[in-house]
Amino acid sequence: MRKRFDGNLNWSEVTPKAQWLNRRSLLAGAGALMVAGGAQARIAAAASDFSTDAAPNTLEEITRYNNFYEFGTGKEDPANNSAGFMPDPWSVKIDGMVDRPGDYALDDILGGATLEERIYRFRCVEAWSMVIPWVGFELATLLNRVGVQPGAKFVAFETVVRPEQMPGQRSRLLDWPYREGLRLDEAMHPLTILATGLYGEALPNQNGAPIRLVVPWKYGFKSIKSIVRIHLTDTMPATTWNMLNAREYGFYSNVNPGVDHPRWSQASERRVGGGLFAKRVDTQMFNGYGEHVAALYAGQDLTRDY
Ligand SMILES: Nc1nc2c(c(=O)[nH]1)N[C@H]1C(S)=C(S)[C@@H](COP(=O)(O)O)O[C@H]1N2
Ligand SMILES: [Mo]
Repeated sequence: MRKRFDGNLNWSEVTPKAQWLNRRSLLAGAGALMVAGGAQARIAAAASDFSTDAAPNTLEEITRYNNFYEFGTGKEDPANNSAGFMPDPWSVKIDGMVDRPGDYALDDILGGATLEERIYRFRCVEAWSMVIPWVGFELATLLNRVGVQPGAKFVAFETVVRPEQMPGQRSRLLDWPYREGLRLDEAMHPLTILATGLYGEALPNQNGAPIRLVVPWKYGFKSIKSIVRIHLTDTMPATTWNMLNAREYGFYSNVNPGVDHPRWSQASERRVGGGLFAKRVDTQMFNGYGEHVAALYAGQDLTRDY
């Protein structure tokens, strides 16, 4: 069992910060992380080969600068308004074109998956970016276990609806539940993960506890939080931001500095934590993961399929 996120935790005592600084030290430190003791311990696997060696953002930055409209639209709202959210117990309905549909308890999902520590560069459409050391496993692992049927072409995701615990859902700001989707080949790609933790501990509520998607080559809004349903389908699913404004937000939403958002350039980004006067850096195509994912879009016009 992973420790519940506790805002008062002294994280340096739980997970030596140096262990997270880069992939090589993560690999070297994997054994040491296992001795945290008793029920609090969790197994630290090696970092993913896809991990960046860039230093991660601080826990403070990762947990106090969020987008999670279910808790409000301000960047600090999720941190301030999510303490009453209950991520435990949790189950995920997996249905549609799968061999073994059902309501799966989170513990059963995690029991069978290979958890792997990963450090991913993560970027948002608002033109800010962070490096977050996720704990997660490949979505493909789960999809293979439930058995995707031959005709399935897309995966649709939904966030939980709990207005009593999620104050943002008491207004009609978005058409709840928050929805996202991936094409099946995107969903099966090893860079697409379900994250259940960060910095070696359970996911904080504001980051999408207890389980959320991370798709590092796409804009941040694709990485849907607090998932309760995964639906396999043969038709392109409706997605929240596309439903709200189809001209501004397409289904694919690949990070693409060459395609501007109608209201702002997407050619550069500001790394959160770089300070007020930090230089903006050029955004890379597919957030720098092009060598791994560009082939998924061979023959597609990405200015049309944005
Ligand atoms: N359910 C849900 N998921 C969501 C959002 C949201 O408002 N609701 N915001 C998205 C956006 S716009 C971003 S940038 C990322 C932010 O993730 P983080 O706060 O963990 O960095 O979550 C995404 N997932
Ligand atoms: Mo975002």
